[in-house]
Amino acid sequence: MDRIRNDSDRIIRRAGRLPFRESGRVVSLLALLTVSVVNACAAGPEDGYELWMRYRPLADDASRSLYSSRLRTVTLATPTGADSPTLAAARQELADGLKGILDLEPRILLVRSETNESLGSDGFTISPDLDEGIRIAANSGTGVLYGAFALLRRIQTGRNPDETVTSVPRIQRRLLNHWDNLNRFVERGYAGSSLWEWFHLPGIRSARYRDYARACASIGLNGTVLTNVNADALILTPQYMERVAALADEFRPYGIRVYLTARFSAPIQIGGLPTADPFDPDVRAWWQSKINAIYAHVPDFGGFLVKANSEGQPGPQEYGRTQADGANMLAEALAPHEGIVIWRAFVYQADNKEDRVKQASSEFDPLDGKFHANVVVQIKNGPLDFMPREPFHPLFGSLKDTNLAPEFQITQEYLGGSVHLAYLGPMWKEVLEADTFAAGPGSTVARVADGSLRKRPLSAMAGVANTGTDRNWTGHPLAQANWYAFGRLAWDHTLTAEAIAEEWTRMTFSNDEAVVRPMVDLLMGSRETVVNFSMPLGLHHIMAEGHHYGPGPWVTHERADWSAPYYHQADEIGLGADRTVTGSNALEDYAPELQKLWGDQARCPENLLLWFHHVPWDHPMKSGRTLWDELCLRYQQGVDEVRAMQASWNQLKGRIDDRRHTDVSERLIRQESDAREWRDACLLYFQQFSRRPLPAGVEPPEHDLEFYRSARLRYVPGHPGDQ
Ligand code: GCW
Repeated sequence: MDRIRNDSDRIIRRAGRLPFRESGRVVSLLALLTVSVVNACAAGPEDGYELWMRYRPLADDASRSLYSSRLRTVTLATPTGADSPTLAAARQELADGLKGILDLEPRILLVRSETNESLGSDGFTISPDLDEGIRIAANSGTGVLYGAFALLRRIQTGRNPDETVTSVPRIQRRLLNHWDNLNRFVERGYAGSSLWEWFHLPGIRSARYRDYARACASIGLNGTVLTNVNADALILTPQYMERVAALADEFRPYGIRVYLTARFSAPIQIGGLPTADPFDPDVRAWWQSKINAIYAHVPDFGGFLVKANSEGQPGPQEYGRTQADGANMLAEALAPHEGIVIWRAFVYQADNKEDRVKQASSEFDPLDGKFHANVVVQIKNGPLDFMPREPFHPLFGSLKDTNLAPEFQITQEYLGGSVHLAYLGPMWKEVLEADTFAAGPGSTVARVADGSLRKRPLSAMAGVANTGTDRNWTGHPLAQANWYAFGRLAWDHTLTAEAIAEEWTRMTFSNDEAVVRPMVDLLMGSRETVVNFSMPLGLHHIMAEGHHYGPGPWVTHERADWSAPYYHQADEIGLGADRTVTGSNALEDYAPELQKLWGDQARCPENLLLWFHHVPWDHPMKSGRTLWDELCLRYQQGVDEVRAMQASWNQLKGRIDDRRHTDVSERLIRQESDAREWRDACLLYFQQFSRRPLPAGVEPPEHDLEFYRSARLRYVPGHPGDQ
């Protein structure tokens, strides 16, 4: 023992400062760990399956000794002290992780501890314990499990083992939404088929179920909606119920509860009733008995997610009832079982002449205060539809007496599928930190979401999953970072996007500073790069029709709200949608402070300019250039940035495993050519209106406009029309 201590002391002296990263990116001992991690990469196959839970050995003897000396015993403390499947999962993870990373087989003890109210049901404390051990204390097995993953993360990322860490999630329901159909097609999924093998269930259970649950639990997620919001009533039949129960059984030890989407017309489709009117007693009785049956199979069933009266989905409005009437009917049936209803606010109608980005506010604002306590209204981050950049959704500010959950899209429907590199941490933080001014300055979306702004009883956050059967789960190897970031932010929205990117990089690739720094920089800039080459300056919804991959500013559809000109409004005068008082006045849905700021063309942030204003082509921008020149140069900048990403990725060759390096390189090559296509197609299209030449510095387009307009992609992954 003493010898080990001496060894580690020596390292500290040699490094000349603290051996562990305290916060930020300070490193010293990590330099020593580097060699080992690189070696480990060379030793084993790296196909991305293990995600951020690779548990590769630290070959460096000294660092291993240092950690090992603190990990002779790991004590897991809960108020009951009793064993459970969840504690067994925590022990297994610790045993596997510590064996893998440190070649250590510590004693793992279960003990009783006092309840610590401040930790709630899921929080944990990791602290140094007597006798060279570490103690993980929580009020539940799940809290201990989260603590176990956190401990492993700290070791993987070189954190000080002697520091006491307490962590409590800020959001109660941290959910993935899978847009998975029962035939295993994943709507807007770019990483293969659905993970749920409905045909083989319940008897045959893929090993991936457990690994999926581990991955989710490792980042603090605690629920999964298994099915697409474009829902199939069949999932509610007995045949599927036992399959759902099998998945729930697989996930339960990891603290993951199962939720389903409910098709509002199910009483007609599978119940044989003539109506689905939420006020009809037979309909209410049908749902009650259906919900009772679900709980008989899945006692901890989370509840229903519902998309109603939107994009062809049935809903209460067909019977002259409101969205709240529909939600409350289900909520009443779920309440005895402590289930919840997550009711989506993504609504807009083809025949509604009102600006599409106003429609959800018009429909939901009058319903504020009318939803039951076990209903959460789930709101996309922006008022349109997961564009590369949108202002936050005004409902976050206007609904004051309703439980609200932000919905983010982890899958990259409008950001290049699994081809383009776009780390979405910065985008989600932008929204979470946006000030709604709803209860004065500082009323951020994050504070609305976690319920702290208005002391709401129920909080939730949802991410539309980017997972599939691809070996590496997410298609693009670096898109794993988005799954990771979503979970980490749902747990703690105060974490920075950069800190999360750094954690992920260290765990998923390497602690080598020559890898960490460039990779974090690459991730951090990547979303803005996609904005620049696709929809800069507040442009939106100018993507190709249907599959949404690539440019389509010319797209016109019989539905105006599915046509690009509805959004970009290009004409001889200028570009952009006027949403001020002189236009649709969608601005009025925001707080007066924001109306003033965003409504003033001179003060509106340029990254939202064309979202709110129709701006003359010669309008002087902050750079001193005209709008037209600025637009052209932004598109060019996007292309240049992809090239810079390629150059910096190439520098990593040899420092990380070849397989993942090559995979990302190939995708970057395609991204560069896609970026050029976006630039050329959009500029040629808009040039018809601006009638101005491309400014110096913009590469001339490779083809004419007709070439881009007539290009057709077939069988694009994730497109429901192509399945
Ligand atoms: O973004 C759009 C997608 C649809 C999706 C819909 C929604 C599941 O193009 O594929 O349907 O949003 O969020 O309901």
